[in-house]
Amino acid sequence: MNAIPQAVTLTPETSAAARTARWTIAEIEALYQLPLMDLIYRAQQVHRENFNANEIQRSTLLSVKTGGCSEDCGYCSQAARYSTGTEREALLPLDEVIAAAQAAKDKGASRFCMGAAWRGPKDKDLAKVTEMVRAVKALGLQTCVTLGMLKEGQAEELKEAGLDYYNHNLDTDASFYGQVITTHKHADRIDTLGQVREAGLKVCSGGIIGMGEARRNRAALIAQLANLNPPPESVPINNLVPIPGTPMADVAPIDHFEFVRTIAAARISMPASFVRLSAGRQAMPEELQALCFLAGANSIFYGDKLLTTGNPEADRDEALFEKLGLRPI
Ligand code: SAM
Ligand code: DTB
Ligand code: SF4
Repeated sequence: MNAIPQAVTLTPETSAAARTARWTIAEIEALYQLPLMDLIYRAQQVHRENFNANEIQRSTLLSVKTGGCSEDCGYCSQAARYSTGTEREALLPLDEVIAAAQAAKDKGASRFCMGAAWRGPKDKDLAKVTEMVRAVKALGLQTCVTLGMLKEGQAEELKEAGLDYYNHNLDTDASFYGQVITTHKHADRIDTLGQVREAGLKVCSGGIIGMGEARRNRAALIAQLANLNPPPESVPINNLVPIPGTPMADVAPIDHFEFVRTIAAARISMPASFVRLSAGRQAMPEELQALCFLAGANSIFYGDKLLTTGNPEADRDEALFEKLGLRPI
């Protein structure tokens, strides 16, 4: 237990310096090995040094271009090569996007996140997405898009349109990555994140837990995210939503406490980042979600749909917030 790194015992005075320290995989693994009560206590301490522990950020997702994707991500309902029942659709018209964003705002979301099933955007597609970003921003919402890998100049165009966040997940550790995706590389993802940063956009990047990876892979993913300089402002931790027809349809679900440990490790190693309890919430009992908030998650996807799968109804989340005394921000 003495192997716990210095950065775990953050005080307000040391936290700025600690944030620039690199995390080793062994240090993150040592966090995972702590007794659960100690781990959650440390995560909650770090959380309270950096955030109001009763406040949760809410983002609503919309799939603006669904299905027919060229890539082979083994978890994804939108890859054209798997028979998942998700049909290819055209890019949504602007008025539908605006209506969905207005509805999300009326329900209390602070950020609107638009996803497209692309390897990356073509220039003519990007022009349509920048129109969407401008319109959503004009409603007074924070904006986020997730469009796949970017080419030079595209991040700048998005920034110019008023985009706040670009989501691009590392998904998993580099050494497990080849068992999940072969059509683009882990290094391509790091490259896109670099372009997003360079353009002055905020970075949203996290991964998926429960794809059959080992704890060491989970620790390596968290270390790599924490060692991005600076770390992502937003870190979505997705629990795999098993999709029939994909290679991951029958992967055994991850133990709940291992998922909570992952949230805590993200919180401790990325003290100033929003950690989002992301996909998989629909299958989680309220008590597990509360444990994730206690372990330092302070953001959720809000609204009854993620991209192609379900998410708890907004009213159910409102009721849960009420029970837990959580305030949306
Ligand atoms: N096509 C773009 C890309 O891959 O970056 C954007 C959309 S993609 C669906 C966004 C992210 O959603 C993926 O990187 C993955 O982390 C997450 N995701 C997709 N399907 C998932 C599933 N079945 N369970 C959990 N997370 C999933
Ligand atoms: C993220 O990390 N998770 C979101 C968002 N970023 C784009 C997507 C989750 C997708 C879950 C499966 C689906 O609905 O298709
Ligand atoms: Fe395509 Fe993105 Fe799904 Fe991969 S995760 S198959 S890139 S939509």
